[in-house]
Amino acid sequence: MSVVKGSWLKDGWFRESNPQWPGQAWSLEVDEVLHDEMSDFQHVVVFRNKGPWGNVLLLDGCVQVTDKGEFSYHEMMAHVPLMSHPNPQQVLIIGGGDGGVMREVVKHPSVVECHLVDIDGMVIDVSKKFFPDIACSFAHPKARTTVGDGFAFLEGKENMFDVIVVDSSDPEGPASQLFGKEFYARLWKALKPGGLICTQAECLWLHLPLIQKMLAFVKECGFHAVEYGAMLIPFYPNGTLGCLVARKDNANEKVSAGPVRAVPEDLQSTTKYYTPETHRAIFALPRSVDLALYGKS
Ligand code: SPD
Repeated sequence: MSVVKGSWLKDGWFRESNPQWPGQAWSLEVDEVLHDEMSDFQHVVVFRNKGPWGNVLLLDGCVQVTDKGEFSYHEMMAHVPLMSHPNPQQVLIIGGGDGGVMREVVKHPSVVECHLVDIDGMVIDVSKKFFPDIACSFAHPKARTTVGDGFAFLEGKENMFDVIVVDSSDPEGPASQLFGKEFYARLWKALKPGGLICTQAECLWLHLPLIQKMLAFVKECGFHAVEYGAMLIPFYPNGTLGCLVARKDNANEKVSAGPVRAVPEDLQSTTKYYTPETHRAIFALPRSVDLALYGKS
């Protein structure tokens, strides 16, 4: 859904109403509009909140990130898969143009290169300008940034990456292809043996049928140990967002079992959300969700 420039602001408030979560909306009071422009792909807005959330990034009217609490999403999307690999060296991020996942990935001593491919250069530019603590790693020696289509980027790529993180926006809009089976088939090919993915997989309260469908086609693409984790992210609808993790092989090594090696001390001393305990905890799901996703009763 594309939102017309300016129309998102009413009486000094932003209201996140969207057909993807009908009948509900989080509202934020706007202190100052910092950016409001259509890119080639979407409506890009940054405003400062009058309350505690700091600067807020909207894409097509949906909250992508707020200064307050951003670590909750970025740490978990990066460290859960990286700490589930014995020696991650080559990492790819698809989406994630705000740089938050990249900031976390480059902290890992084993990582040699962290590639980021985001379709929208405007997202990268406004993030550098208005979210300097999030977009702080684009100049890191391990960082390799490409502005381009992540789906097309994967074409013909085989056995290249140890970990791929898909930090996408929602399925309605420029990220729609990133929720399809053909995309996951490309992810599978692009992984090295022993590799794994961690992808943005929406909210268990709102999108259970979508999550069920994704788990099914991810398995059909050849992935093993396919699991869904639910993270506490205060600024997304219902305060919960999920990740889908899966391995190219190693069917018996579940990501939900926790980190496969000791968390490097330099990393653990910087995190505010990730610990071995929170890593395991996100996979402990409500009984009804376990039943819907895995048939467990
Ligand atoms: N409902 C919005 C989900 C967006 C998830 N990705 C946002 C990008 C943060 N780096």
